[in-house]
Amino acid sequence: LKIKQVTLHHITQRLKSPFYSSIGHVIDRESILVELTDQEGQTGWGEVVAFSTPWYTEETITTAFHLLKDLFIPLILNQSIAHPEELQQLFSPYKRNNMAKASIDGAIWDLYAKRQNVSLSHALGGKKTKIESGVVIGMSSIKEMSEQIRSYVDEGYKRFKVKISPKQDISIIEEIRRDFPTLPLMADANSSYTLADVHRLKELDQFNLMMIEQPLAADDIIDHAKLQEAINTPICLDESIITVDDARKAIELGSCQIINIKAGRVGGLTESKKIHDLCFQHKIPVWCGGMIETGISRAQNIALASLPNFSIPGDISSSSKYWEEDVVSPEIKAVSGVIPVSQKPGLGYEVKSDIINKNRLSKTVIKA
Ligand code: OSB
Ligand code: MG
Repeated sequence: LKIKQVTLHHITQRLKSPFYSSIGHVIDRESILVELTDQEGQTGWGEVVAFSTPWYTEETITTAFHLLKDLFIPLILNQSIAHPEELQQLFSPYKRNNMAKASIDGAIWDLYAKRQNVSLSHALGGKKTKIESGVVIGMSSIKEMSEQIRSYVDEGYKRFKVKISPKQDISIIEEIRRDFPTLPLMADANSSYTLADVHRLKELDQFNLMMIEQPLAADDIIDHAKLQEAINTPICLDESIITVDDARKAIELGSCQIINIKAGRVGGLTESKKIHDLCFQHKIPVWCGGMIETGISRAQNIALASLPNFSIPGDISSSSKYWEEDVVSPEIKAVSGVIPVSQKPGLGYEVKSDIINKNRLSKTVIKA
């Protein structure tokens, strides 16, 4: 396929309720939706999942816009691309900026699957026809968090994640365990601890957590290996895993027992698949992370999570958890904690231009 036109839709949407973690919060979610058009007028969609400020990774919506417009889009326009995996070679002169790269990677995979007349799930090698859905409880008072968990339990969600930090950890987990002794529960620390906190983290062992996600620094795998030696709760890495090589090293060192894969963080679906395959070989289960994203990225996540080693329910919840109106149709909805994997060509969802127009900040069209 040959890309003849790229449209960058810069939008912003107010979340239904603000999202809090130990390192940042989101009230208004800015996104760039990337629409690629090929020589036959077929379109593919991707999404930049970077945030407005660099609180989760170093990228922002503004840096991604610059890299897309000035470097990555000129690289792909008019290029003959036989398979999405070729993008890695095309992007190789430019370091990192994975969320910007992943937006194009996702759109090319969508386009490629449509051209092959297969679902994105099928194109990636996915076999599952439905995936299990987990949910994240934002930081708040213990009472509010417990109430939220109660209602998500009633909706049927299969895995529950709470955000923790040294300021709010043992107390909250203890309280939740009192109310929900057998809940499939995990905690995400977003790098809020250091090795000096090992005793505190060891105390969490008594609560039978499925895992603790990214307790230590985003750029570390050495201290995580030391911590994993000292605690029984399995460590899951999120921020620390940027490439398949990071995953190999972390597995070799014993820095984690589980990996969270986010296509945005690792530069796209091709790299996500490589990490998935490596983890499969090493019996390291993976799950699909979330970025408070629109239905475009959610649809991509569903397809990715249909691969066999995504054996733990991920952060793929109903669109209605965050959005009044999502940008795709049909609505993405977990029913009894399960989301069907679309078998339609490509992402398998229609993008709603009226919702994009309503939330639009700008539109940039770049032609070959
Ligand atoms: O650390 O997994 C994280 C959201 C934004 C940035 C980082 C993280 C998260 C989440 C997932 O926890 C939230 C979601 O999309 O449901
Ligand atoms: Mg995380």
